[in-house]
Amino acid sequence: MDIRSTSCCSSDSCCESVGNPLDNPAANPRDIAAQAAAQIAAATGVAHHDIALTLGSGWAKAADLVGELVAEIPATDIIGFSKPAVEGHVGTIRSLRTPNGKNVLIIGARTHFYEDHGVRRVVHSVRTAAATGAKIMVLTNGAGGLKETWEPGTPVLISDHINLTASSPLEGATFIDLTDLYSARLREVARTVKADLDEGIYAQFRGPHYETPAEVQMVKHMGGHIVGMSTALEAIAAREAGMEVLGFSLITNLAAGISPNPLSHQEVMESGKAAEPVISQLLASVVAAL
Ligand code: 8IG
Repeated sequence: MDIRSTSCCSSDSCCESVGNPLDNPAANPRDIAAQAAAQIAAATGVAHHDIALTLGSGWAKAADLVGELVAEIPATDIIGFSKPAVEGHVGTIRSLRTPNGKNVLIIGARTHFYEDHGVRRVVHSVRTAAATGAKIMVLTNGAGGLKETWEPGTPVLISDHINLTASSPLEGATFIDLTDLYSARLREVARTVKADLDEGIYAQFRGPHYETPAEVQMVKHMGGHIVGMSTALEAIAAREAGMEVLGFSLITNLAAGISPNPLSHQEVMESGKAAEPVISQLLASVVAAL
């Protein structure tokens, strides 16, 4: 039997040298997600998760109040997960237990579409979350905002998306309805925690460059309000897997050309940092209410 289809290992050079099983076109990504879920169950001692939460940029510490840490493992110990794009930053997978007894899978390792590892790797964490039993997928990201009233550091709900990647995680003639992809029910639950949470339509670009001002105007004319480089493809995979999706963007900067100032990575980092206590409390309260 081909070792790539059965196991990964904990040294980070190993996954690289044997390749990622998702890259084998003959492999079924759902089978690999099922293996990953079994490995997570074995490594955490938690057989079943109820909710999964992907931490995007700016949200790294936002899950710390969600519950008590049960276990934490490097994502690269789990089959199908990719080495992090940023060297020296190992993404982790955590299992937390909320005060009301729910098991929450925290995915701190996101593979972006712009890394060019293919869309299967981009959505593997979502498929794995579904295979652990999670029925609700909470996707978070850092993003640019088109509404001038959104100060950097404002968290907003994602109400819908425009997928500008020209890709899909669905393979073959798989027709999936995306009406209400970002669950209206879950957005209402979020608003029971913070009534004035604004919402917007998220446009996923490939990146990794930021948009030109003309591209931001294009999104505005299309009806979009948020620009980013993740989430839409993951949300589609979550829906395919039968999960309910809740999406949050942390607006860390105004999109290019909306503000007269150029985008500054420094500013993005600073506004993300400043928002940490607010979004941590928000996320913990929302997850408790789910
Ligand atoms: I943070 O302005 C963050 N991520 N595409 N555009 C895109 N992604 C982003 C942006 C932005 N800010």
